[in-house]
Amino acid sequence: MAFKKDFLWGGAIAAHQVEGGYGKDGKGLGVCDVLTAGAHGIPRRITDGVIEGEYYPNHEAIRFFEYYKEDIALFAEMGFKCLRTSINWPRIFPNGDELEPNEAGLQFYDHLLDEMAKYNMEPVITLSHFEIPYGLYKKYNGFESRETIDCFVRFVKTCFERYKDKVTYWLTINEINNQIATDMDLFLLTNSGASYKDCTNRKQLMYQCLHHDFLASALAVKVGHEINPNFKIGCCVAYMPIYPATCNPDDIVLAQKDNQLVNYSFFDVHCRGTYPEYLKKYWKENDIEISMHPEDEKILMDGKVDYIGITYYYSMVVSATSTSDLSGMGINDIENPYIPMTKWNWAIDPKGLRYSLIDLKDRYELPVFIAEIGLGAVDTVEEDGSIHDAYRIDFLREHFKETEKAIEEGVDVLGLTVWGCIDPISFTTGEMKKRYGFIYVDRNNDGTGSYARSKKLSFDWYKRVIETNGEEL
Ligand code: BGP
Repeated sequence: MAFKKDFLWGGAIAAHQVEGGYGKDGKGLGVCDVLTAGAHGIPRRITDGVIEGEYYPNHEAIRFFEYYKEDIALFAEMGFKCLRTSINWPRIFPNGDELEPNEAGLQFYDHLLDEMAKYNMEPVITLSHFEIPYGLYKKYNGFESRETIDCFVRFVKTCFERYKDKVTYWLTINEINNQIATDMDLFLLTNSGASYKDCTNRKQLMYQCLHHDFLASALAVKVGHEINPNFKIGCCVAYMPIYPATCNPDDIVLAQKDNQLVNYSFFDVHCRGTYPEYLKKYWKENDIEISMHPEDEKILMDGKVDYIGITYYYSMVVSATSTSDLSGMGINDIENPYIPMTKWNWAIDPKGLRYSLIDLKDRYELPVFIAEIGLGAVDTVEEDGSIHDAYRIDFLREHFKETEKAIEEGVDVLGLTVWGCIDPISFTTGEMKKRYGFIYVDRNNDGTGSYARSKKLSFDWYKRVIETNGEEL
């Protein structure tokens, strides 16, 4: 059997996409609290504060703040070995720059973690999953400023000290590489809590923020290990393998270059503790000058991660003869004619997951945790209330099989958490109808609905997968 005995099967959610609990117990605003609802092709707007009359889907999300006991009981019924969620930073430091934490916010996570412990569910905790306090965005333009690093370190130290006996697995910054798509304002906001405002060299600003994100992540690793040497602290990169369109060497070198920029540079800094030469060269060619302090090199080197966290949704294809840019990353990407797409145009590529896992092992020789994998789809509730999401089962089955093959080739996969194990609010679109869960939440795009939970067909299937440790897929 490929999956090891203690393989961490589970699900993943993020505080801002499920909790709701807006303003409860002193919670401050996070950057996603000022995002309106969008749809496929309609971007979410970032408003200047919370404006009356606008609709903000994350304020209520799916009311996990109230329902968490019931939801965790359902996860336990599926046999989850672990649950990945995040700590909502402004629940603990409402504006981000306070010196003392909000006790009521800390207590919420005490209760949540205790509830998981009741079922022997290992928590996997993300420290920053698009929940940067809005106060830091306003005051410092987020991670453009080094002050935000200090605030982050204070936040993580508080969490590490408080939960040091309850949590072993941590992830620092979720999908830190989303912001590589510099023409999208959303990603700089959610990764770095910053705005491009009227900046003329967007890449310059993004890489400056990113440098501070890397420092924040490295400091978190260091501080965490000081507080509890048994902590396992990982990074989180959205791995999007990039294939050459043909065997034309021009396509091959383009794909190599784009892989460096979109994927490898992020893993390189997190895992090797230093900036790769190809990135420094890229900065020079693009008039990017990063302001660094003399101690920064050492901080990065001292804060290398214990394991690699990846999220995996799709692969991409690039062509040297194309001028298209489907991803908005400026990488000449085109559609892959060999694989199908989801309704939201995300390429469905299970083999790409195997490829990615083996590639990562070859580069870094570190354990990998698949922090997100999942299918966003429209689910139909039948008259009798049942939901036949066989397409989700097929999708996951194929990805699990490829994971198994990668393990057989020697990749140390610690576990995997299926994204949105209970239907969350979609991050990129703010919709509810883009559903991921094994558990359906009766809530519509506009927030109406009973919020009742019900099991989809995939619920029992995943339960069986976990029961048999992946033998029955
Ligand atoms: C990742 C995020 C998640 C999640 C997922 C699916 O980028 O880490 O927060 O939402 O993608 O994306 P979406 O919700 O836009 O379908």
